[in-house]
Amino acid sequence: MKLPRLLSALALGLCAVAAAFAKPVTVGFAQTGAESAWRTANTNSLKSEAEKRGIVLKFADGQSKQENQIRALRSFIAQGVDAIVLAPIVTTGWDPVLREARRAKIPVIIMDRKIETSDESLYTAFIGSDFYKEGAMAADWLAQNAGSRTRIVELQGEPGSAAANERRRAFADALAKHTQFQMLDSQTGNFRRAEGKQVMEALLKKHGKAIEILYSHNDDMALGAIQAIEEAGLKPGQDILIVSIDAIGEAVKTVAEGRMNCTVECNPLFGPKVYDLVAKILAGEKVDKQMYNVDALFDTTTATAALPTRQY
Ligand code: GZL
Repeated sequence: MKLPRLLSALALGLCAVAAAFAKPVTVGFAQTGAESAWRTANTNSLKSEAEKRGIVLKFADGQSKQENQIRALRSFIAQGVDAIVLAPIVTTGWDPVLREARRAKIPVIIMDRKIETSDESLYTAFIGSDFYKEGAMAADWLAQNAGSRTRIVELQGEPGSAAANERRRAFADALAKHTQFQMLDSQTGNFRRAEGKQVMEALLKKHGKAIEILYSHNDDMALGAIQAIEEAGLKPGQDILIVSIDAIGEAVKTVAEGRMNCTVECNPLFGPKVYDLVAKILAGEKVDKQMYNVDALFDTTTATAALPTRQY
């Protein structure tokens, strides 16, 4: 073998060895908690995709408390991770710890729920769904399909979360246009199934048959409410129209059965997109500041056909 070819073979071999021993990318992921089936699917997506890509994922379950998430971010900074992914449980209170991440030159991706900050440069990119659009889609579906029903109760998500704030704001804005509707009551079920059931039991006791429509900020609460509606001897999807958000598999199936009427998709499978983003950021490539998923809607005309391909 001639010398130049020998040298290039040697160089290639060294690159291969170097690549094999290159330090794997380490990502710190501060999750909100495990409040819903959506959240579980989101966590599983980040974990399974990291494994597939050989990324070292340091996972912190915030157990639905912002202080736990902030503590996790500080730990990731101390460990010197390559990048941080934060699913912020609430919108405010993040600036101090994000400044610490910036001082440590660790890029932060805000995933799923947005934050309110005095300095947008404190995070590199946001990737998630447009919650306002989801609330508007739910309200528009109702305006087209509610018929003579007008009296609504609302189950809100976690107080202070971008998802609850935006889904509530969008729906209220829509009701200002569709003035035939009346909001009887609106309470939080914290995105949780058990609380959705408890709150719906109380609403049924308070308002009885005056309730014609339920608007739920997520499917877990809607499914809990459906249990309460059936235990009260009423038919969900018929006596009370049910419009929800997330489109988890169980909800799409419930829509196909006619016990829920509509669920707006909010895809939780962020793993591939998030790690593509991390790779670009670490390679010094420019990335979009805001990236949004495209959300579909499932009602009784589309749910059955969609079931076989649902991925969460
Ligand atoms: C939405 C996400 C919400 C889901 C809930 O992107 O933040 O939190 O709608 C989840 O199911 O708990």
